[in-house]
Amino acid sequence: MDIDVKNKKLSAWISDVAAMCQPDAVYICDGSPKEYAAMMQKLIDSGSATPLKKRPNSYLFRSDPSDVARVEDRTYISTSAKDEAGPTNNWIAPAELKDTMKKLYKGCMKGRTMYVIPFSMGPIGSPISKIGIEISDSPYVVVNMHIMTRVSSKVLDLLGTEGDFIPCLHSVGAPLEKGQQDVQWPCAPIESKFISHFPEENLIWSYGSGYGGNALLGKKCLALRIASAMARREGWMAEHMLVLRLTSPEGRQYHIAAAFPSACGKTNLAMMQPSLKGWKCECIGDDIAWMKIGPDGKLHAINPESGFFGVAPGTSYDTNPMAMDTLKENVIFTNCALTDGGDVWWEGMNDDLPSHLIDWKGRDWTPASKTDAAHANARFTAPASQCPVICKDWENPAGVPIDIFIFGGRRTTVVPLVYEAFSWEHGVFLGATAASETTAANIGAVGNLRRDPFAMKPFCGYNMGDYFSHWFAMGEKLGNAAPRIFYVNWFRKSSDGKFLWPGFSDNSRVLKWMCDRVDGRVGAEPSPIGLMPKPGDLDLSGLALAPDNLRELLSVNTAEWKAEIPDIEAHFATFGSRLPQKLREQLAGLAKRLG
Ligand code: SAT
Ligand code: MN
Repeated sequence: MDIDVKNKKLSAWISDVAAMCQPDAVYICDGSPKEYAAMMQKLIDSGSATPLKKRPNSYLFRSDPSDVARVEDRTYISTSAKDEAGPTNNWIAPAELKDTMKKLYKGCMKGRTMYVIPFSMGPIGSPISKIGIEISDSPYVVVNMHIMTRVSSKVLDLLGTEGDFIPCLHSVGAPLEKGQQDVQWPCAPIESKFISHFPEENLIWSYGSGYGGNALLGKKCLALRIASAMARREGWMAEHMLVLRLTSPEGRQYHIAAAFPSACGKTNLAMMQPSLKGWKCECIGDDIAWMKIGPDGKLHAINPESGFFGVAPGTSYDTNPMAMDTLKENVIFTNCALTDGGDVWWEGMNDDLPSHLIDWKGRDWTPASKTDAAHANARFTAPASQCPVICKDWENPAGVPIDIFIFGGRRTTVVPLVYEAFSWEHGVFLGATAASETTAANIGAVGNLRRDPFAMKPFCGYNMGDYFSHWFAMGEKLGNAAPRIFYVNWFRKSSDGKFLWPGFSDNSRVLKWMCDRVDGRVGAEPSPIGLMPKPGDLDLSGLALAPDNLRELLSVNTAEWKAEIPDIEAHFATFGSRLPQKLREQLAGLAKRLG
């Protein structure tokens, strides 16, 4: 095949992959709007994309019903020694995994075009950015990568002849025989799906799925799993965190990075509009933060992505008006429902239930239908630049200085609305023991409680015991300049099953308390689990919250917390000798304080 790329490593890799996968054609992407339009036209012609009459340049896709979320059970961290992957990752030895996958890759692109997608995570040319090249046989991946990353021929220019990049190989795993009609959403059965990472050689191989983090390899695979392993080697941090700027009425800026598991409201918090008068919130990123210590000794964060791949159901003008305004045009929707007027719809979008829809499986739907019209993990892919509250510094290569870290998750019971860590080390303990009820973002049961340390359980590219040590090491380097650490739970319910806290824009009240703590304007009440707001310090002005609700939201039930201890012990035991001693000490401290 005659391919004109100057970079030697890339040229050799393209030839090798083409020889193995046997596509009908090879196409090098340039990232231009013209290319996007042409690709989308192909997807419309093939019946995969439905243009939306109500939203300019926006399209709806419906996936195969088996291919609707990340597949954690089929995701591998393949290091030479099993112990390097650690207990939170699936592991197969590199030689064996590559052998298995090469057999799958052989001829897998027959009847399809192989797209070579040069992309940058972070602004092109910035010292903190990383270059990846994704090879994929999915035009859906190409258009999504255009939005989620910076796809450009400038990336190839930057690479020159000798430059290095992270190779990301992807195939939907559905070769076409001569004359065989393609399906709307090609993919492979679950047992031949593999999302594989080789962190020792910065390499990603994905096979069999076309959905989200399984296929858009810049996101979880590169920017979290591979990047976390690089960050540990190089002394920085790659985290599953949103980043926002909060500005007080006096004009003081605070930068907050918050780690919550998938589908726990990161996008909503990142774009939140404070209900507190005079406070302003701007979005820097909604999913991933790369952080390095800057010349001022503080931790500086960038958002390596350039788009939002957000959960659609539940997004509305009430819950996230800024996201709704981001979605007016130039958006890819996946697994949402289609209205008769040519718009998308999802559960929780608005109060007027349409009388008729086409559901995410392409079937007629009416309010009498027993199933949801949109899939619970239906997504929008939208350019970050379209967000009305995108921060002017969101692409600043120097990043923004982080003042506050927040950890959290979905907990119906036990965990209070907010508390502060006693110290960095206690904060690392809070991150390491974070737990959340599972969501539809992964294929599997929903609503089960699982420990999801730092919201990184599915995304840490090495032994998580070592990841905990890396957090301690970063704290030592940061010293007094380290961000303050807090834990939140927006999701606590009363015994009659109702949310106790209104959430969304009222979360600004909790963030304000954190800012007050950072600047020493308010004190705090020590409790066995951390520092609690003092009565009256949480600004509840204008909020009709029953005093009983507030009491319950901030209550720490000693018996309930004591019951957490054996679970934390079991969780810690899985890390064996890799568990930092400091975490054992923190656990002993908690047990002692609980009495
Ligand atoms: O599918 S993604 O991994 O991109 C989304 C998520 O699970 O957070
Ligand atoms: Mn995420």
